[in-house]
Amino acid sequence: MTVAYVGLGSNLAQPETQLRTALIELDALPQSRCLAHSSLYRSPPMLTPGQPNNQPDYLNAVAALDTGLSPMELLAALQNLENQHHRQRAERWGPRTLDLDLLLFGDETIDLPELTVPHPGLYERNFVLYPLAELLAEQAEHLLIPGRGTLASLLAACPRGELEKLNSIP
Ligand code: A4P
Ligand code: MG
Repeated sequence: MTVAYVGLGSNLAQPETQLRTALIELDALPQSRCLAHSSLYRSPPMLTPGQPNNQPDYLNAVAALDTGLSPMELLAALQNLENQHHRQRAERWGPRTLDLDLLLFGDETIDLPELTVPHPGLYERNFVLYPLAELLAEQAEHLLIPGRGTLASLLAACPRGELEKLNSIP
């Protein structure tokens, strides 16, 4: 079994419901159990060149999953869940009902055409780093992100900006 961290994001069709449902669905994946999840966080859409503007705010969270699936099996399961949430991949970075990113898979580094772990956006995204740090609490000081130093050091270099932590969900 490996502990994997999954980033959840939604900015369409009742994002809070999308994320709450997805957390239950993650726990129900084969050979997998959701160990814990962060609070929900709200933030304006990350500004990326070419990104469609006028998108609604995002809700994000991070979940820790104890899993017996391989990284590729887990990626396929996450994409399957995204599809169940009727995600349309019409435009890159476009608004989405549910985005599930595989952030970390134990201490593995994976560099395949379909799968990069740690997730390439992990290092600089406040809506990933802050929920991950909440989930890991004091372990953040020691957790080494392969090739990038400790989570605490990444967090120290990443402004919180407009990221807003919502009340924790049961
Ligand atoms: N892929 C490779 N590595 C991974 C991984 N570690 N986890 C491949 C998941 N997928 C991975 O993803 C494109 C391809 O990435 C997949 O086929 C998979 O094989 P996608 O989900 O189809 O496309 P996308 O999500 O539109 O693109 P991308 O680059 O994943 O978008 P991002 O970077 O996830 O950004 N602003 C806020 N505030 N909060 C957000 O959550 N999210 C985005 C999406 C933009 N702005 C945001 C947020
Ligand atoms: Mg994605």
